[in-house]
Amino acid sequence: MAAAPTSDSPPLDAQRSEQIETALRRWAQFDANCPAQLGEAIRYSLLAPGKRLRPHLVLLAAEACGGAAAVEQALPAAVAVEMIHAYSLVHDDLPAMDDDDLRRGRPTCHKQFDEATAILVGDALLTRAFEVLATGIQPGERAARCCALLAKAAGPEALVGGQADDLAAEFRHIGLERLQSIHRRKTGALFRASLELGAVAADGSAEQRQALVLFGEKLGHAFQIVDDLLDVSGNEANVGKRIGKDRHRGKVTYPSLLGVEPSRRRAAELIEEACQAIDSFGAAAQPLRELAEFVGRRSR
Ligand code: GRG
Repeated sequence: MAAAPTSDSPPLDAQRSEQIETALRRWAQFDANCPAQLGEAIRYSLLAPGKRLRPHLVLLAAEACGGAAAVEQALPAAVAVEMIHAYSLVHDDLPAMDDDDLRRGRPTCHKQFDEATAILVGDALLTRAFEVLATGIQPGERAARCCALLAKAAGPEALVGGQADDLAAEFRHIGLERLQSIHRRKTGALFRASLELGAVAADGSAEQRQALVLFGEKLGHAFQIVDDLLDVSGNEANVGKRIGKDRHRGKVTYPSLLGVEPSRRRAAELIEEACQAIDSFGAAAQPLRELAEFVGRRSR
């Protein structure tokens, strides 16, 4: 069941949320060759109550390009991107990385199970994501394009590289340009890919795809600034949810470089620019604009 909406909830269609949860549950079933405990740990991490921003972005981008009919076509891409996101969280929480005890309000995967299982859960989610795309997106040529673009976003030039540089930057001073480069790869690439996946799955035009990619880049950037601001404010909703016991150790953030108010202003500007990037879609992109505005004001 999708979580009941609260004033703090993203402006997401409940039926769409249910569609995403059902698809996630379906793709998180495995045959008897998957050890029972591994399957349980995969479902524990993937089906934990996250915001599902990325899968919603995939489906809203598809809808903006191809209407309601395109949403069903893009559903495997929504599942795949959430799998990559969940894998990255499981691995990021490991003692060798951020060493977190809690994630999404529950013990992290390695705390609930063990470290080896958490590593394997990440491996399984990463590979399953590409199985979902390769077998779920039609026709095959579109599936191949989706696989290629998600691989790029999740690989060493984006998510993995951003994470490596982020870890290397601990206890070091870095400037704004370096910080932005890290976040463009570590956080932004998956936002960008979500929008592009939706456009490709729906067979959107090159112009539609470019506009959505720009929206995704601006939104991903704003998301990261807001994430840093939430860490500074130590919002109650985040305590014991996202913030690791050691999350602040020697890390440069937007507010530490720019100050809190300038960071807030920059996030607001980016949300505005994101919305402008999709002007040409008119009313078809209104749900995307509303989601962008939520990202700008979110408190969890
Ligand atoms: C291990 C290759 C690898 C990468 C890890 C995702 C990540 C990279 C690190 C997580 C650290 C972190 C909290 C980064 C800030 C941005 C971020 C990804 C926040 C979590 O995303 P939400 O808020 O999470 O969408 P939910 O739980 O709602 O899905």
